[in-house]
Amino acid sequence: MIKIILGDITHSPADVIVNAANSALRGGGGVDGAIHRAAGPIIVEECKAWVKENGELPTGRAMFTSAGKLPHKGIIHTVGPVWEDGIANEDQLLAECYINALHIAFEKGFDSIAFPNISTGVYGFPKKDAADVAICTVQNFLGSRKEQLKVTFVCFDQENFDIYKSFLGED
Ligand code: AR6
Repeated sequence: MIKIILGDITHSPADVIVNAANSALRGGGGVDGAIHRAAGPIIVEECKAWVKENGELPTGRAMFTSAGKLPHKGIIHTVGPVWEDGIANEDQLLAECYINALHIAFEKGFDSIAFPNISTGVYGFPKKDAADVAICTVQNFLGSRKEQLKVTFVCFDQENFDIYKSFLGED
């Protein structure tokens, strides 16, 4: 099941929320900043320990931490591609963010997951193209699994919300 809402992902009631992080996993602005502020410093410590052991998180990959002070069952951090005019495999890398995050959610047996609009802020991915990749990837992935997972796309800005609504035929 796919839902779209307009709002702040830290307020989403999903089991697990996804963070649009950077490879160093040190926090940042945008949704990354909002999640780190709400979850507290324990998340930075978990991320630091993970990077020490595994190295930086490559673009398109995902890793899991606790949710710190947030009420969720965890946070999945993924690194979206920086938009480089479509010449750097950005579509594929963005699709991998969604796929790898969904894999973790299934592996951990969660019932619901909330995604932000990965890469559409500082990383500059055109919003319509990113929504197309996000929706198609999630629909294909859910269609290939027997287990149910509720997926919410949390749009923070009206433009993304309108794009998602029109793609999902909800207007
Ligand atoms: N809840 C949901 N979505 C949000 C929130 C929020 N609280 N705040 C912003 N957004 P961005 P990126 C939306 O820039 O483009 C960070 O500094 C925002 O409107 O957060 O993947 C990281 O550390 C936009 O649609 O992430 C990286 O360095 C979407 O989240 C870099 O930015 C993504 O915007 C990652 O860039």
